[in-house]
Amino acid sequence: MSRLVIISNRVAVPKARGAAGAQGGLAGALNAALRKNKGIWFGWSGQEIEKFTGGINIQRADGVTTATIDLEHQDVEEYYNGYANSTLWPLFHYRVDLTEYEREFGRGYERVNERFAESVLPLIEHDDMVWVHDYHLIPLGERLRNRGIKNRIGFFLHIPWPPTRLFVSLPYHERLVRSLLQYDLIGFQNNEWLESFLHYCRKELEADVNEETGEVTLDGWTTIARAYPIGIDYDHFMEKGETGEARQAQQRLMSSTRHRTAMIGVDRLDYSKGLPERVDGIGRFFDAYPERIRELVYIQIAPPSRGDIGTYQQIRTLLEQKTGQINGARSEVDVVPIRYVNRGYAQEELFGFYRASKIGLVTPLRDGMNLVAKEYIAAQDPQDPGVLILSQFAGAAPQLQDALLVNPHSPDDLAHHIRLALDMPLSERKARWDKLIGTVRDDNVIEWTEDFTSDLAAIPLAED
Ligand code: ADQ
Repeated sequence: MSRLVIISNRVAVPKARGAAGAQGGLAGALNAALRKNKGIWFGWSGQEIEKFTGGINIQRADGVTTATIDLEHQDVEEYYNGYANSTLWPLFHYRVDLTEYEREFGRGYERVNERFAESVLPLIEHDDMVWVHDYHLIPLGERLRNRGIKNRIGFFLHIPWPPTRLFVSLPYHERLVRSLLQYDLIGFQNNEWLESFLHYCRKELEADVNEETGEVTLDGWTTIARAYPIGIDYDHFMEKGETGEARQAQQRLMSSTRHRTAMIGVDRLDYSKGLPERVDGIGRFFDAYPERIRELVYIQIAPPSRGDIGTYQQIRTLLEQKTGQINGARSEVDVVPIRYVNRGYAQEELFGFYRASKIGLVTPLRDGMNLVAKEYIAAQDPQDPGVLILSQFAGAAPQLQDALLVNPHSPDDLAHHIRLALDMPLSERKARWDKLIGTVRDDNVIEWTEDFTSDLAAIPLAED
């Protein structure tokens, strides 16, 4: 069996996470992929260095071998805070209004992709399969090919692919996609993002696109684009749920909410997650049903993310204001409607919190997939499951049609669905959950890894 070389912006083995446990969806998924396959995980250490040396730090922890490089401050500013998170992230989440198009961001992005290619090259062996992850590293495959790599190289995009009319606002968009087409296999989270990508290839590049097979041929080179919806590490997560920590966390939340229904949101503090809009919906619910203030408590767990970027500082301030307004206007001496927590928790604790909450609120304005929705379902008590309220714009929505699907932009729609969830009889909660859990259990991250890597392995090697 060939080795798997996974390359992503950051490398985050479980140990490196520490007690706070605040890591995004990608890190958890890749840990699971590497536990299953022999190989290495390469990326940025998260450390800054005065002058880039190309020095690689190799470590083994928790069954996973990692190789990391340090980057210069300017690299981090231009590539990570700049092009990746101030240009591509907002644009790919349909936020043209927040997208910054700075020339030096693009240069930094190219430079760091070059640094990744140069550094990882000596680690790649003849038979390895290379799997590159996410928007930070779109040009990396091309950079490796330029260095003569003949291995199979796949790419997975964890975030949405925007509609063509939005995507063309990116300067040099064609160059970016041409480099993406250098991979052998390109994975998207769902058919909507896949179709947007194929539409772009057809309309803007005039590539030959086979909608059935996902083959895209341009200048004599064919790549395959397909949808691979990511899932959670189901078995691993359920084991966490068996622990004393999970039960304690559940008890803690239940005893502190007692006669009230706990409704939970767990999100990185990111404008794509629709947090201020969600709080508006909760405010609308209390406006419409003021007598129910003693029935419902909302718990928002939102660890800060990308705090060096202005748009992230603004969203945090806005969320604090809105939460403060509702709590100020609606609290009684013994009742506070919203608990807002800015920290990360271990997975065991999150499991317990999800299970103690009879409503899960997952309302991104746009999201590649959203693993919190799937974790919430997995953590429910089969005899008394909670209700998932899910944004119709989450990448997970097509798979989770038995959730209560909402328009996250509409406070009225949110308020209406909160009421439905609160009043939903046990029989309906069970019927919905029974359907949802099948998808979450079966379409898990191990299946996802196997689907992607076996499709990649089946692609014939490029001719010399
Ligand atoms: P994210 O934007 O990070 O991921 P998501 O898929 O919801 O979003 O994953 C978040 C992960 O972080 C979950 O596993 C969650 O448990 C964890 N997490 C969140 N808050 C936490 C906290 N306070 N403490 C501890 N853990 C916390 C990106 C894309 C998504 C896509 C994933 C995977 O934006 O659309 O689903 O990658 O492909």
